[in-house]
Amino acid sequence: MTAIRQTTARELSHDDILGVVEGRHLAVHIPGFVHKESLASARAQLLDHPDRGGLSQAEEFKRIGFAYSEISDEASRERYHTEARGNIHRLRDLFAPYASPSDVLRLLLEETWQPGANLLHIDGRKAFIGICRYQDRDVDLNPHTDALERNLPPGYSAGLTAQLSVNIYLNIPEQGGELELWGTEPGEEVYDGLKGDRTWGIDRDRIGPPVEVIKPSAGDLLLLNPRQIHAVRPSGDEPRITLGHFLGYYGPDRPLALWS
Ligand SMILES: O=C(O)CCC(=O)C(=O)O
Ligand SMILES: [Fe+2]
Repeated sequence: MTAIRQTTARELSHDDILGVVEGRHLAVHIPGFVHKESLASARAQLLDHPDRGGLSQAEEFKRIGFAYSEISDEASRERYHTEARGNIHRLRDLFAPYASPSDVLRLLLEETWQPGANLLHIDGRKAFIGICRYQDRDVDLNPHTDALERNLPPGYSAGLTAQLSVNIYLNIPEQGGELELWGTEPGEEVYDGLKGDRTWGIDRDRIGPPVEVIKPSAGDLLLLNPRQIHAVRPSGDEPRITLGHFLGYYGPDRPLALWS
């Protein structure tokens, strides 16, 4: 199996991104993607932010913003798109006067990926990007996969060939909070079987050990393939805080589509 490719924002290449799609890299790691001053100022606000609310399907996961994966009916779909623009601004404001890391990521992908990168739009409506996720002490982000298709409008085909995920880490606990990667892509049917009766994720004892365990530092960026099984170990002390982004891939000569 492939290992983790470490690089810098300046050196990140089209081929690094393609390498994750094609399984040549398990992940791409950019240490120190966020400047220390920006990180410290955001962290001071985020640790006790009044806007952090429980994720619709799993209240133990807090977040600022509203995720596409929370769409379950027409009302939540409407809410997602109506709030998209305001939520982008809300996260941007949290980092002011520094550039928000999600904005920098959008520019970096535009500069790096040959055909560029745009916000995902569905039926002419734009997506939100840059969700801030909190994983509090002792909360286990069980092994799972992510797929845009689970939440699309009925009968709508986004036509993705692959999906990538970029996480930017804002706060990392001393104890725990490691990202675990299995490097296997089960596909929807097998995944549903592995899930069994659970509403979300796979019991750890139903799969073997991960092939790679990585503990990012605050300020780092990791690009991975979320259709492969992945998980995050519970934190033993402070909340683990990240900015989460998904990238839709349609082929090497097509722009990436971005959403959260
Ligand atoms: O927070 C992480 O390290 C991984 C989050 C995750 O589940 C994903 O990127 O799809
Ligand atoms: Fe995930």
